[in-house]
Amino acid sequence: MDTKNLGFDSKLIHAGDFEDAFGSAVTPIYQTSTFAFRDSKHGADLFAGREKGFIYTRIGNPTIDALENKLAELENGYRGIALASGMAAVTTVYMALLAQGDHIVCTSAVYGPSRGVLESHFAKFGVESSFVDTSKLEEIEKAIKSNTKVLYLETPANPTIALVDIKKASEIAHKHGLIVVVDNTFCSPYLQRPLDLGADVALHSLTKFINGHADIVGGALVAKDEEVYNKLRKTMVYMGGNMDPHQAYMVIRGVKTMSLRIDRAQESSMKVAEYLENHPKVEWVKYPGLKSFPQYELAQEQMDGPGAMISFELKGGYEAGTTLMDNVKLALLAVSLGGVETLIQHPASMTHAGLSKEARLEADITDGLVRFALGIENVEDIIADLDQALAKI
Ligand code: LCS
Repeated sequence: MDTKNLGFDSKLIHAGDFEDAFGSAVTPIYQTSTFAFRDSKHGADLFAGREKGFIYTRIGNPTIDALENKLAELENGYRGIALASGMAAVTTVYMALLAQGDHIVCTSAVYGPSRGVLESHFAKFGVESSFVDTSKLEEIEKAIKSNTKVLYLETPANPTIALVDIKKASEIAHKHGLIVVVDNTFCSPYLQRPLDLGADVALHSLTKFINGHADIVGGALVAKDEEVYNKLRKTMVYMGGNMDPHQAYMVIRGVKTMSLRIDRAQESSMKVAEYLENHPKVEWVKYPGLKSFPQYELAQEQMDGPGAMISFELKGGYEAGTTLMDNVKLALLAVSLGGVETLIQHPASMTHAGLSKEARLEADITDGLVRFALGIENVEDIIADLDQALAKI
């Protein structure tokens, strides 16, 4: 079916579907590593690209292809690539778009390993990186050098929820001939479509809202044009960061309910953010749906909804953070986000405990900062849980 002109929810269900021999209602799992050719001409035509089809699952597979086509339609891109994890997507971008002597400008509060792999591994190969507060456009312009090739943005950023103006940042980057990559994990294409705003590549940890059930790890890239797509695809195939067919099947199943899940989690997030904002033990709350959010106008402009991630600062610092963690009962004390279960974590004692206090504070990761990832339980239960745990501080 041609799904190009359907609405977003219809695309979630039908985009990327193909008809199989038995009329299967859902995309089947082609759990095979390789595909037999009819004869030598067929094999030769597939390798030469004269005929469409499948050769070997690292290069392509019908189940994975269906997911890639669905994601490309949801992001309004040219084509998609599914990968083993979000980090496989991140490293494929760096490997494909940077060479020795090149420089990349990144959001400073980017997901830890997306920064770490540049500093620890790509630096070894002579790739330079700068991490700046990309929510300030002048910082982007200042950081660009003659050897800069990529602007890598994460918006909203993890865990500070700082936003970047994708449209304006892309204009600056394109003036200097850079490729713009946006990690769209915190929004999903339901709430933000970076390619429509001027970016060249949208990146996802599928582990989060897109799969939505905390039962697989996966990643994806969607490129706006053929040239960038070909570079990314070739790198994925060579480096071996491919997704597995079963993983693809799980994501295809999970993504179908994405808008329903996000609608519910978002509605609850607004209520929880308002509850927290009025709580005496909470210093501040960062949630793009609150009028007090420093970039409220930008959130309204660039996002179709405020999402389901809240950051807040407890008045009692580090100890208040660990006390809250030890007393929540409904919220799972866990990293990750975007699943149907509500998760809570304390970056200073958990995800960012490995950083020095100075490095943490430089990235706005304060001692009392709590990251709250809303699930789809009854909001009254989520608030009651927070209420009893906050009372213990
Ligand atoms: N990008 C963002 C914004 C992320 O939050 C994560 C994982 C990744 C990329 C990497 O994706 P993965 O390889 O895990 O699929 N974020 C995590 C988090 O906040 N807690 O645990 C993982």
